Amino acid sequence: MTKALIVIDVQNDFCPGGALAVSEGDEILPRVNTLMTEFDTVVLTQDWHPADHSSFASQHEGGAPFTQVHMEYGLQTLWPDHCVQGSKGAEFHPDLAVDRAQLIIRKGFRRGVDSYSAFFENDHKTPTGLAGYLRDRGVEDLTFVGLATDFCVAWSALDAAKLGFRATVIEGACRAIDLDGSLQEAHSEMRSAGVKLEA
Ligand code: VGL
Ligand code: ZN
Repeated sequence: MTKALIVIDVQNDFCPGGALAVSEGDEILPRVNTLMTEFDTVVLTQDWHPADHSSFASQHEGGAPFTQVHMEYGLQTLWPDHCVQGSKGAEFHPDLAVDRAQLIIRKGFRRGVDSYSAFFENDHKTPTGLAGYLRDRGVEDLTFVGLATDFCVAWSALDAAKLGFRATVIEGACRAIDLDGSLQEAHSEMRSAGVKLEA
């Protein structure tokens, strides 16, 4: 058993009607659910912020969603309040076949640092523990699907490649936020890092 499916942030707040809705985010569900039956190892990630999380524009005086601020660890995009711990918006989409998953990695739970990647917080240093889990289980080959292509999916796939895993993103089972060219940038970064992009 050497491959795993990593399902990124298929949560209510990233689907239409949610606080940080990704256009057509819910359309990936049938494909994601089918893929989940094709992998022995399935991991979900869940964006999981305290109500006063520092990535929320509401926590910055005069801060507007979708602008950037300098944090100690680098540039950080400000977002509308989303995926607050225990809220409806933080729950997985009700149609996601969550029973297939063996591990749920929650991320972004520290007030002062965001966490897009399933492997490291946005300081690029603090591990989530996922790499150790996968290595302990002999997993070498990772396939990524979910939301959003240009943020949490891309950052996860890039870290996976850096950590020495084989990484594939199935774009048809992802949707993007596409903020100021972020999707194009994510594509070129993933290509140069050796992440395989499939339709
Ligand atoms: C995400 C922005 C903020 C994502 C999470 O899942 O791509 N994007 N938090
Ligand atoms: Zn978030």
